Amino acid sequence: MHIFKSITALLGTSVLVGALPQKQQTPIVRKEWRTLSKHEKSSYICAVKCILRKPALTPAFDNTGVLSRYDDLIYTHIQQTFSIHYTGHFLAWHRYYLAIYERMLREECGYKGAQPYWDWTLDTPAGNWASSPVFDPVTGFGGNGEFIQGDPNNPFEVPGRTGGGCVQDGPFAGIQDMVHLGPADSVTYNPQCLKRDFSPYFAGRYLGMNQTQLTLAAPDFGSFDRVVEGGPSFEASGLHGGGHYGVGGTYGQIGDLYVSLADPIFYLHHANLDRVWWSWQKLNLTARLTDISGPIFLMDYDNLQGGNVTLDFPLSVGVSAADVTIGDVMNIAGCGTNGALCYEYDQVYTLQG
Ligand SMILES: *[C@@H]1O[C@H](CO)[C@@H](O)[C@H](O)[C@H]1NC(C)=O
Ligand SMILES: *[C@@H]1O[C@H](CO)[C@@H](O)[C@H](O)[C@H]1NC(C)=O
Ligand SMILES: *[C@@H]1O[C@H](CO)[C@@H](O)[C@H](O)[C@H]1NC(C)=O
Ligand SMILES: [Cu+2]
Repeated sequence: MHIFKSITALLGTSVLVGALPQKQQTPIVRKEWRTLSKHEKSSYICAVKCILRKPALTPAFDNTGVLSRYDDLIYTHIQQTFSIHYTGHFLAWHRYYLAIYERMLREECGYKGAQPYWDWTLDTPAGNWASSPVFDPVTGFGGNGEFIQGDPNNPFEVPGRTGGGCVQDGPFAGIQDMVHLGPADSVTYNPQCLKRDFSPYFAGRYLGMNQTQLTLAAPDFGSFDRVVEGGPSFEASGLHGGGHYGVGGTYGQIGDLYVSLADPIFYLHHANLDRVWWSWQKLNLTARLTDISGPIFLMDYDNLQGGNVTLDFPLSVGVSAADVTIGDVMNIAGCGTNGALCYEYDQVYTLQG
């Protein structure tokens, strides 16, 4: 096992876990968090707590902060941060990554359901944000962090932030070493509490049905992806930044591009982004099962450093699964015959008016 892992590390790919993420023939159905029963919610949270404790597969290094299976995923995200965001494979990579997390919860932690999503449009306008059922202390992921005074000279101060400290309630409160990695690209052991820094203003501005409709109206994948990801400034955000900064603000982990997945809510946010993409694909599925473009290199939208990604572009999620290609993840319900994925959404967004 040990030698195997070292070889895997040397090769930089994984041969440890099965080749394709799903073996089943019928898609599992992803549902909105608030439509799950109490029992389904608690079994999901229970599986998350299980994966937070399962020992890591990433080979240990000095002072490693990669302690759990959950950390294995954070680690590969940190390593690839500048190649999987603001690139053409941003959505495809995160789609695959999420399916692997879902598979880990099911196969390694006995979870029976599908990955839930969070339809944040239901929690806008801004005044509704903090009372989202997703933040419920008993049936959700807990709420905001304690308020911490910010720094008015910090250019990264998220407008409208209201927290910044450790989360005060819910299943992840009071755990001093909930997060082992970060901030940013640091991978040495650094025990931290889970922090949030809600910005209801930011969420209201970027997560409403109006922004969702603007996104769905994009005519081709290249422009769709750019509306989802937005630009690097807060003023140019899209749905992606809306969730990260709406929950994480300046000081919460989910607002940190590298370790954003340290907050388990990340996976519900990204499931909904994936659902927006699938909704958009379904508006013209024949054309959009193969429509992919966008830069290979970070922000290289003018193709000065390289070309666009294509369907054979490889996606790696580190030790947790085999590499696949973008083409393998274009169809979420491929179920082994037409790609690597096998799930559906109970509902998709439609284009209004
Ligand atoms: C959507 O509505 C919010 C809240 O009124 C507003 O701040 C935002 O600019 C709107 N976005 C679009 C794309 O119209
Ligand atoms: C890359 O894709 C964009 C659309 O996303 C397109 O406008 C551009 O021409 C493509 N560049 C190359 C080099 O094919
Ligand atoms: C789907 O996309 C194709 C290729 O861009 C286009 O020719 C066709 O008209 C579109 N169909 C619909 C229903 O929009
Ligand atoms: Cu990411």
